[in-house]
Amino acid sequence: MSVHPLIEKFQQAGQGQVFAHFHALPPAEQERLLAEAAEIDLAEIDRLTRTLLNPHATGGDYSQLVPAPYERRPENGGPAADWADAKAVGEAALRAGRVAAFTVAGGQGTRLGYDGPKGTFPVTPLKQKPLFRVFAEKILAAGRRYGRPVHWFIMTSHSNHAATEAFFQAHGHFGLDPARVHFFRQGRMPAVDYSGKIMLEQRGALALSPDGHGGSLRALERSGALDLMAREGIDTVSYFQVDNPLVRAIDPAFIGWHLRRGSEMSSKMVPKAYAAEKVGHFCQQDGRLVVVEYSDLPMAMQEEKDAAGALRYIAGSIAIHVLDREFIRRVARGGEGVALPFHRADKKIPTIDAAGQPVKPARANGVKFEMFVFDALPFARNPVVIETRRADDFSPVKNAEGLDSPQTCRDDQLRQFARWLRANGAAVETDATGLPRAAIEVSPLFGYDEDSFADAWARLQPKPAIADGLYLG
Ligand code: UD2
Repeated sequence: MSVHPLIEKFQQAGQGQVFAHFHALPPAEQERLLAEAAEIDLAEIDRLTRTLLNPHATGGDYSQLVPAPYERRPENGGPAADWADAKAVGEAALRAGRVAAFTVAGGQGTRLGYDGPKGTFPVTPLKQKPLFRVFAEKILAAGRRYGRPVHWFIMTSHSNHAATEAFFQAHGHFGLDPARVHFFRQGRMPAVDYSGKIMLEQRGALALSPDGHGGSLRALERSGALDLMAREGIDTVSYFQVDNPLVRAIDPAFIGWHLRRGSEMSSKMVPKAYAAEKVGHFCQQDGRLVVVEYSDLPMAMQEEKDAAGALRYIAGSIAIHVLDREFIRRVARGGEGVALPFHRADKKIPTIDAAGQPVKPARANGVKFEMFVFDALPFARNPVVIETRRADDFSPVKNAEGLDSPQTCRDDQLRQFARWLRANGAAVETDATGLPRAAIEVSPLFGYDEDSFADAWARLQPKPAIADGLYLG
């Protein structure tokens, strides 16, 4: 009996174990396994296992690393006139319909222990709106404010794509025009064991997982999203993560800084709250902007102080970027030394034993490969990093309890609503951290940032009393 050419290719690459149970599988499962195997770039896997699995590989060389410069906010000594101009430039781009929103929502959300696409997780204090609804309403409101509805691109993974689309369908796309909400799947990579062998999750299925948020650039290109943007006159993409409801999904000042500088990719930073905070660090290496993850930057460097006693590597990355459409295309297509590297993540990977029986490992038993979107920064022309206020842009839901949990996120939303109200003259009782005593909620459709809130509040007659249950919608 002749061997299927794909199986032969795997055998020649030393990956024949993928088909160890092939002949015992029903035809439909054989087909599926062959289809999954056809997705695999064996040369890429070989290269990754030789480099990333190499026990003699050394950590990064950080001897030439310096902190990256960034644009300070006006209240911290930054140039107020430039910030005002940036905002005007960003608003003009929004009025011209040049900007799309982009959410990466392909992650597995394991830390939160929530079953379902993370974007469906309820987050707001009173109405328990899910993350997707919060973003949808911000995007809808920004479209109304600038007179041009904003397209929204959402990257899913194979495992949550159908559930994500169904959720939007079931909720009428939260008032957005479905023709302007675009879903597409990210790519997948197989897991390998510590000897570099591609792992099976079942006898007829590879252990595949999403290729990281860096896979979003390839996926935007492959899915046709970039072509769609080009047809719609969109050249600027506002990128944010699905776990952060505080994000200024559409931020004119940020968009404006990016455009004024002729930047291909721009990022927001917050000053790190403490040395060991788990965020990436904006740095420069050989004159290029890079992000070095907290897990990679030696702790001694994370703790270094400058002459004034502030952290030297202060610029924390909160995963909010603006990208130029054609820059995305260039990185997605690769070539000319432009390629996102893969990173290794050691994981407990459900698999099967030699007899084909399921194994639930207690310890990490293999490696997943992921790309990170910030690795595109070194390839970008004129990248710019701007400072943002944490309280107005960043409060992710990552863990079930403690830091970055539903509780901390809820409190940060409440504090933001209280700040907006107070800034416009309302009497709001709070504790010393700014947390209001009353549970209140502001819909993004009422106000989604300080400007839109101030306008809506000024129009509101009569002004409501600030009391438990107040919802401004
Ligand atoms: C990320 C950053 C960290 C900091 C932090 C802020 C990395 C490696 N670290 O940490 O520096 O900025 O965010 O919150 O990025 N996703 C996909 N597909 C994937 C993997 C992830 O769409 O294959 C999405 C995921 O749905 C989420 C986002 O990417 O929206 C972040 O993923 P994460 O939770 O793995 O990132 P985290 O918390 O390790």
